[in-house]
Amino acid sequence: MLQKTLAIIKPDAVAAGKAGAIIARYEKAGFRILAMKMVRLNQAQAEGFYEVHKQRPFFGSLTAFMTSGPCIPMILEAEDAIAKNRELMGATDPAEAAEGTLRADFAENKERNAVHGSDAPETAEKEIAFFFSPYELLAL
Ligand code: FUP
Repeated sequence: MLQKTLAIIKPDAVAAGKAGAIIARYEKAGFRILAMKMVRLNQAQAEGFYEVHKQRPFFGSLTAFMTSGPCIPMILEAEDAIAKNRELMGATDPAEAAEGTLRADFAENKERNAVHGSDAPETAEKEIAFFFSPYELLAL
């Protein structure tokens, strides 16, 4: 089933100049980039995006990291895009990520882990709407 997912190149990877290499990897893996922009989240926005992790001990540190510089959200489309992107990303902790995955190749550690990818159809829909307005989706 042709599906959309929300990916983010996180501030660590953007600051390290790895955005272009990561975008190339999405394209090489067969994703179509439907929308993309560079934004810098403020504290309230980062807290909103990661609301499910509000009670976790790493929440403050994670939201500080996500506001530390620009990130690049994008909408990726492919057959089974959500699962396909999770596979391309690798495990949350790069030490546990399979060889050849984005996190194995680009992440610094479990928090500064280079990329985000939606984990289910409901979160993909919610996360796409978080970053992209209906106006921006008209071109899809
Ligand atoms: P993932 O779906 O792989 O991005 O992982 P999670 O949804 O479990 O976590 C979301 C983000 O929280 C991770 F990308 C990084 C951060 N995190 C930590 O900083 N420490 C942890 O122990 C777990 C997650």
